[in-house]
Amino acid sequence: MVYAFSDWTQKLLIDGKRVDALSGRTFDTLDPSTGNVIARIAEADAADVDVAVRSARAAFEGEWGRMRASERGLLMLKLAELIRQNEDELVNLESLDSGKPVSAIRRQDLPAVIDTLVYYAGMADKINGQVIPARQDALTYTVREPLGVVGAIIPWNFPLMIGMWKIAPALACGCTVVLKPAEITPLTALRIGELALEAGFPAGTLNVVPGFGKIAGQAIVDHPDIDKVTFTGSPVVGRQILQGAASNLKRVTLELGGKSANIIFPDADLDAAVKAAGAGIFFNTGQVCSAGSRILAHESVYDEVVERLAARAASTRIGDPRETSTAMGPLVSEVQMKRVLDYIEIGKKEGAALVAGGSRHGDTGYYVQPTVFAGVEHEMRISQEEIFGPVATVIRFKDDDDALRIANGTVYSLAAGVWTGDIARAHRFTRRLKAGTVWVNTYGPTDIRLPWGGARDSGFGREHGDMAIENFTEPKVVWINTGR
Ligand code: TXE
Repeated sequence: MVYAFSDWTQKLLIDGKRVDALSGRTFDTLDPSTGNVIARIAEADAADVDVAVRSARAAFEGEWGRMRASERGLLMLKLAELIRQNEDELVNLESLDSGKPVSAIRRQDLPAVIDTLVYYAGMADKINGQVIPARQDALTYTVREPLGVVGAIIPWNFPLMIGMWKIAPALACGCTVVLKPAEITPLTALRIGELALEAGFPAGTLNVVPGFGKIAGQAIVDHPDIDKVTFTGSPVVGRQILQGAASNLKRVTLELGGKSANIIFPDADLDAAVKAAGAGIFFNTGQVCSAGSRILAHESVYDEVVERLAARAASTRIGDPRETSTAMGPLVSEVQMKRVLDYIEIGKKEGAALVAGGSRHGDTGYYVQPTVFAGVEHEMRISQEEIFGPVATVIRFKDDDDALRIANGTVYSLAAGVWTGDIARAHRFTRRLKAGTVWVNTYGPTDIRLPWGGARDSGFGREHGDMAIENFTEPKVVWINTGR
């Protein structure tokens, strides 16, 4: 399938129609493996966002809002089926736009997208209130009502999957959505919007408005008729969103990344631990909010962990994301590549020892070699700041307390892993690690049934599972006087 031609124009998707931006402006989206232009995209600004919000409001108060919940669920199942039927196209589009290897998208992202839709489709007609008998002279109960219009602002590292993490529960709850994909990866969001129309979703239920964060994104945050913003991205923008959302006291959910610790004890299965530690940082070229970017190795196995990890880095198959044998593709953009290369220079200046990688890979596209730093001190910037690239920092620890001090010693609190054969230690660590998810003797799996999110600079609120229902509904108390 060939998409890489620059005269391919994609429009906004508003009110069930593919439309140009009101300003007529467009921007280009690039293939990160070559830097070539893939397509020209209509660029939404505040005026387009406003039209999309009006359409979403009309759908919420109209056909979508009046639809039976089970019918909403059926439409979501139909969308899941259409995604399955169009899998090849979606996999290729996602890979072309983001640089993710096709094999990973087919194995992980696409199945997760379908699983998410099916899970929440089944939940659509199971959003119940409670009868709470508060008084003898009244029938008192609660119902959960949809919040209204949701603004979903998503990043570029898992455009399809993170998009669906937000769209599916919002729709299941009966909300309508204005979705702003990241400006560097807008293609699959637009295609999902088209498939939703094909599935029979009423116009305005899911609007897709590609555009820049400071313009289209900010317009969503500032819009007085949006009830909720759900965001995944950087802490800097997360803070701006909170401030903007104060204007009409929008509800906000923020998922903002991390600097997660993956702790390896000498009594662990070292083969499994190092294999998972490598995957934990190199998967998706390190552009993962829960990447195990800090590998904490006990001093008695430190050298061995470093040596084995460096060997894994050197043998990682890096290359064209369209080749099915490729394990690691490019970074998503030139900006991100420069950011990662800058951090590698910072690591060298801070005195960490480069034991694998450390350079750009080739001179076409935005590739960076899988990189491992040893001799990393806890206080170094490369150990404290999110790099969001294939850069592992390996830190030595002495004992349990030392490991916990280091693991909990950043501004983030999203995920952590611990590798040990000692069940008591495993439980001690699951209690004391500050993280939204703690993995024991594994690293990285997520499941739509389990709450996902963090605290502090990793944001707040939880996505996934039935907790997501609270993100998109408002409880209402009904009090019926039954006294004489
Ligand atoms: O993120 P931004 P960037 C982290 C990661 C990465 C860094 C910078 O460390 O290196 O952030 O990435 C939209 N109002 N994560 O600059 O800007 C933007 O258009 C409203 C971690 O690309 O936060 C895009 O759709 N929206 C993370 C989305 O926010 C705004 C994933 C994310 O972009 C906006 C991505 C504004 N003022 C980056 N400004 C994770 N948690 O997985 C931007 N946006």
